Amino acid sequence: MKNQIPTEQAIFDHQQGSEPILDKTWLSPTGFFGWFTHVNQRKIGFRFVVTSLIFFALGGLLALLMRLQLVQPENTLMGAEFYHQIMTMHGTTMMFFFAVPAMEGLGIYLVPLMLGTRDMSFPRLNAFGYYVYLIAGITLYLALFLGMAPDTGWFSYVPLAGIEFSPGKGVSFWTTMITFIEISALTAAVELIVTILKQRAPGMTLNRMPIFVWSILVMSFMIVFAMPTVMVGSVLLALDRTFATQFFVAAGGGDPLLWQHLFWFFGHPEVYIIVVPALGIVSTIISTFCQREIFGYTAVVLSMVTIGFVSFGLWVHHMFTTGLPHLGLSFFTAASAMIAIPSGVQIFCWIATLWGSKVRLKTPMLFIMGFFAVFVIGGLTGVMAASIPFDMQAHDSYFVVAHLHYVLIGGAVLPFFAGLYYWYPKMTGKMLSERLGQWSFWLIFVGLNLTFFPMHQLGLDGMPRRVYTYLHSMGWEDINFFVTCAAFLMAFGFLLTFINTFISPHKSKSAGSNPWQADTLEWWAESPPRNYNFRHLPVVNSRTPLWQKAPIHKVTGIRADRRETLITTLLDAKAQSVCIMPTPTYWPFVLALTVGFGFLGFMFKPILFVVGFFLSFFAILGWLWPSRPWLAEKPPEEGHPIRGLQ
Ligand code: HEM
Ligand SMILES: [Cu+2]
Repeated sequence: MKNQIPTEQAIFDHQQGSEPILDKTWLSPTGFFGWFTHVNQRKIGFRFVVTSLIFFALGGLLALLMRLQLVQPENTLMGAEFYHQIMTMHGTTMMFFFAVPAMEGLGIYLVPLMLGTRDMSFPRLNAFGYYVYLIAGITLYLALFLGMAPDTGWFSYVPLAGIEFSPGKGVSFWTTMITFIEISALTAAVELIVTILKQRAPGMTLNRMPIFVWSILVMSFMIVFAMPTVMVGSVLLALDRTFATQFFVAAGGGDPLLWQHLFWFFGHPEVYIIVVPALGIVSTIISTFCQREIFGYTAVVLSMVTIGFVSFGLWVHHMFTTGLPHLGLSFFTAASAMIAIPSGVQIFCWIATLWGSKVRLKTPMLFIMGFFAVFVIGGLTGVMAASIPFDMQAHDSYFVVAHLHYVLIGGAVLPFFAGLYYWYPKMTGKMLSERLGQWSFWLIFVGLNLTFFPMHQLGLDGMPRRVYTYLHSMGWEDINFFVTCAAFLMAFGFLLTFINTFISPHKSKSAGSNPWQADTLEWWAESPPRNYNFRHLPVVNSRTPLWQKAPIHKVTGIRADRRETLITTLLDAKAQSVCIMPTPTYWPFVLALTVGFGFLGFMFKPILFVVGFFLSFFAILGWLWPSRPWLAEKPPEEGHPIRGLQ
């Protein structure tokens, strides 16, 4: 076909190289205004990661403020109202604005690279998801600065969150922005699923897919099933508050427990939405630092899938003290204990991989070791709390605060930081300082145990959670003082990593494309990768493509003069067709603004929702406006542009 000619020249001529053409085709506009048009997966993924780290720092600062207030009994640093605002903002930030977007960001950045493809399946939707996330985060923090932040906790229980007890705007901000952030999570999940199922390099059958990609696939399906319930819940709550519907109001025939069901049907899987990708990171790093394939690939993958399923059957363990019938409760105890089985399978596979291998104890691996210790303690106190008689005592006490931080810091923060140290060279082309990294790890590890372990004791001594102060006579002051000091120690550890990411690009040597001698395809690309990821798309014939002796085969026939990538079949990853990717555009940003206007306007004047709706309609029109010259071209015959594998 005639329009194939430039490609053949571009792709086959290895002397001249196709880079200049590819560079031009995949160019992202520069400058301030160019920034708003980017759709490239690496750019968006990187933004997700950086933005989520900023929210982590903000959430951490709020935590330190809380700890300052609790450092001594009857402290007057702040009042109850402000404490409850920053407590709510801390929980909300860490769960919604740090942990989930951080994992999604890593997925968005890495999955296309690991699959050997050029971009995500819906790049514009990807950009839209990012702006929606950003708008939601900025709005909530603005509300905090204006003294209008929500103060009903990260699970916003009714009737406290109803209009009667929370007449201000705080909870409305919360319901609206939660809906917003879930939109963002859903867009990311949908793209990740389609990319993983349809854009794998030829030959990458499902059972050759890197374990990290599996973990992101499980996470994405969980998002698709879990997030809508909290969105429905928050919309119903917003309706209750704005239009006096009575979904959750007992006096009007509604049911406050319905809120708890809706929230926790999302809330429990949420924890695993964060933890499953972390498990993927753990498997990846262990395999690289032991220089061997993960033991029991199939078992590891199946246990992640099992965790995904089972985690939807546990939500009532958050509601043991609400007076539900006993038979039902025992079912949820059994299910909660059951989740230890697939988690245990993974731990045994990791031990088997580590067994007898020469482990290189670099910073990423240290964080993984930290994960083992901390996550196992969190898991054990989880099994304790899943037993009803124990939970009746420990419920709403600092024991639970200790437990949830062991799970979340062990299960998400430590693996995420391991991933940061591991993939930073890929993302920036520079290594992070190993010395600062090790200092950072030890401070965090020691700090977090000194902070959170004593909280178990505080809980057993009867200190309730979500209190802004306590009396002298309770005997809690020594532990609280100690915990606050330790929290600052841990915060200093995190600060060292932040400093490391800022100074290393200027100081350290260049990383090269594969500094850790890893096996997955992202290390085949340059560091940092070009906008098109790979000059040639790879063909895969094993689980560890970079550890094979034979050179990697390359796909030919993909045009360099427009944004093309290969689509493959769902199970066997056989080349199927070529997909043309969209170019940079402002519309996702505009649409995020109009949607934001509609949702925020609704809080002040419901009619503004309608205005936002119409504005969004025009933004969508602009987004979809056909400006693609190739649409006029004759479509290639079935499978034509793929000219076989070289
Ligand atoms: C940086 C170290 C951290 C410190 C010092 C810290 C400290 C605290 C404190 C003092 C509370 C309030 C307990 C209460 O009054 O009931 C709290 C609650 C909470 N934290 Fe953290 N935290 C940290 C990190 C994290 C992380 C990384 C996550 C999640 C990924 C997280 C998630 C939560 C949640 C969900 C709550 C419950 C909020 C609520 O009750 O509504 N925290 N934390
Ligand atoms: Cu749970």
